[in-house]
Amino acid sequence: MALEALSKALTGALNRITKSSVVDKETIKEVAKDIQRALLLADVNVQLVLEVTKNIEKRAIEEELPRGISRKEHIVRIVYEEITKFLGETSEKIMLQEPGTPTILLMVGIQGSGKTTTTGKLARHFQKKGFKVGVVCTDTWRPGAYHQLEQYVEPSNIEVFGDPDEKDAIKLAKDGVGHFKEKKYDIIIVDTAGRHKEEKDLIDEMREIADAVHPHDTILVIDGTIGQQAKLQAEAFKNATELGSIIITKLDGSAKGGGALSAVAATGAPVKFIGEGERIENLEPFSPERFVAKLLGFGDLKTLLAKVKEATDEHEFSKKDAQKMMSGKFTLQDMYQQLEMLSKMGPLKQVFQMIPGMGANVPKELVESSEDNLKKYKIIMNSMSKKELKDPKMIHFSRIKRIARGSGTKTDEVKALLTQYDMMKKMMKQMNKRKMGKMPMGNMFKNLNLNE
Ligand SMILES: Nc1nc2c(ncn2[C@@H]2O[C@H](COP(=O)(O)OP(=O)(O)OP(=O)(O)O)[C@@H](O)[C@H]2O)c(=O)[nH]1
Ligand SMILES: [Mg+2]
Repeated sequence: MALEALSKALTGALNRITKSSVVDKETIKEVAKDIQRALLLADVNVQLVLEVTKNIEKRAIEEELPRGISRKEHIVRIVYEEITKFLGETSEKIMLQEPGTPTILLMVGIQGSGKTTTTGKLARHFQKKGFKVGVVCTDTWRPGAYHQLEQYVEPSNIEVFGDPDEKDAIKLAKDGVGHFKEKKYDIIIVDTAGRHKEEKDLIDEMREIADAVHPHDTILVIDGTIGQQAKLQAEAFKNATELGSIIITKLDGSAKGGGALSAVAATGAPVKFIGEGERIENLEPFSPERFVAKLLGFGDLKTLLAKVKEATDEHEFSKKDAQKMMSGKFTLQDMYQQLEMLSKMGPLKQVFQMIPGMGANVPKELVESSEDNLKKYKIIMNSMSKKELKDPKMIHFSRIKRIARGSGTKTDEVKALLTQYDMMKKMMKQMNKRKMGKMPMGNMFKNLNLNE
């Protein structure tokens, strides 16, 4: 596992909460201190550490506890969110060309960073996805470079192009790419020599080979054990290439890996994979969310996040609301709240259609008018008395006129609101008759994917 030491320290910090009988300000401050220490030990930039722990502390003290969530769960969630934030939040993939056009990937990086190993790992990764992948060795510098790559990928039956006797790296690169293009391979990965110790030399050579093979993506391999020093490489690289990916290696067992990851993320350069060991399978697509979840103990966190989501969903549409709505005993205010909530979930028409047994029964006027009218409803309802809001049946014509005048609307608009209320009430009663009322509304919504 990557960053084992950091993971242990972070889970240790969070366990402090389990052990304490009361979670008060003091405990939170202590937990924040523990986290601070853990991040500093992982070589995360001091400024960043202070910022993250300040946020955690502030949120843990000030934020309201969501319903059904314990104080500890709440704090774990905050830690998760704040650490994810400083690792870049989004996850990005290496872009492949359309089928039929081979994708050329160029691996660069300073000496010993893990280019050759990662070339093999990446080839294996894509091979497992069903692509035909070839690797090209252009390293004329390190003795035995070709054999190193060949031995590494041989068990996976990945073809290597190279020639230990050829001394021209540019020629090897061109020939290798040509060879695999001819064979109609999907992905061609070009490994390069790491003879440079400094960022500038590296960039110069990268340009030279890039000019020869026109890669679709240039991938910088950074050794994660250098900690926050990784920033310099990431920055130089980012300035030199418009597009480009980063892979950070050796995050297994490295105490400073957290520093490398966060420093690179801070430059805005996209980390697409991480290396977590010497074996060809030890490559993980990098997703900050999944990574931090693992760091904090994945199983627990997944359940927790689902629970938080459920609690918030329920908060918006409680069982009580649903029962009230279904029993037909709902007031104008209830209607307004329900419509407002439903409209937040997407176009009302679609929302209604997704409720089992409801779709075809929803009057067209109801769906179409609700969306535009929500704002107006609010204004009209502000001119009604509490009694009227509770029991709109008591609103007679003279009263309608007064409400319209008071709210600066037309009598027809007030009437439309009342008609809609009647329709909705009737509809709810009908649903209730069909025993739908037994099904809590909250549960119904849980199965809907409203983003589809
Ligand atoms: N533990 C661990 N070791 C790794 C990882 N990636 C690479 N290594 C090791 O790091 C060393 C250097 O890796 P290479 O792939 O040869 O590095 P390189 O960048 O090709 O080196 P040059 O071609 O000499 O510049 C090897 O011993 C690898 O086994 C990783 O993710 N974890
Ligand atoms: Mg190498």
